[in-house]
Amino acid sequence: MRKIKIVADSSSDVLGLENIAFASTSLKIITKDREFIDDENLDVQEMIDYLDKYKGKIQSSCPNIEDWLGAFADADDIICVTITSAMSGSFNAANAAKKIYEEENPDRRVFILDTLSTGPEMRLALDKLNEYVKQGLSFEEMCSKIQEYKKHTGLTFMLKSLKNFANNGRVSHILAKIVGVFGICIVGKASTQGTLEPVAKVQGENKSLKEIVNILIKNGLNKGKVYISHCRNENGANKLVDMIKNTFELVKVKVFECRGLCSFYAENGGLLVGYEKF
Ligand code: X90
Repeated sequence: MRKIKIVADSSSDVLGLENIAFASTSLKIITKDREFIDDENLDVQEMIDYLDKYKGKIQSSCPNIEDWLGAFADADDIICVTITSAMSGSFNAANAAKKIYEEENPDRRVFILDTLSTGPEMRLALDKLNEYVKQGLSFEEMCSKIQEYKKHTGLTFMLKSLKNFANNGRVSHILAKIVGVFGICIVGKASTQGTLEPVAKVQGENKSLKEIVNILIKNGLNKGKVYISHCRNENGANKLVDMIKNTFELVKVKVFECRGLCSFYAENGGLLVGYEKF
């Protein structure tokens, strides 16, 4: 029997999958004095408290080639899921690791899915892969089906601050300056190129939740799944759950907490919403 393994970087917020082999590679949040490794040992709340008070430069870094090789470890067939290659080096490092792994083990294979997204949209892909493994699909079938599935999922989000994005050169300072002032929230989505695409700037959380529901309607949510992850905003997440249930009767919604990487970029109050477009 060939050993199948699902591997993802830690931006998925997933620490384990049910009854199948899974490994996560960690992104890191780095200050001059401390390095936070986004794994199961990270105390996310302590990290956020520390970063809130920290005045200096804060950076993130993606898993390196060795991290990915360590996660592939002893498996024969590996399906690897990464954060958008448009905003992180994670996908490139995974690809370099794949080359080495396949060269050193000619009978083994690695497939890498660039989700062009992150957080709860990655979680949707991972849960789907979990189902495929349980159904006993072949490696080839899983690879083609997950690429097809990816065409039917999306990510939208609401952020109350873009400070960490701007400081890491991932959105413009001009945009970041508007968000946060007088309660302005940004609602956006992962673009088809895997970048942060602003959709609306709105005053206050309630309006931003309505805007998210509009995006879900426009983009084809109907009776599929919705995964919401939040950074210190259980209240907002629960309000959104109610609004979604009132708008789409058949949709199944689940709420999760962001872990390290997503908390750093989503910042206090941020909500990420992964959804199925059917
Ligand atoms: O490689 C690295 O250092 C990591 C860089 C990650 C940058 C993106 C993090 C996104 C976290 C925040 C809101 C969703 C934006 C979605 C854009 C596709 C989640």
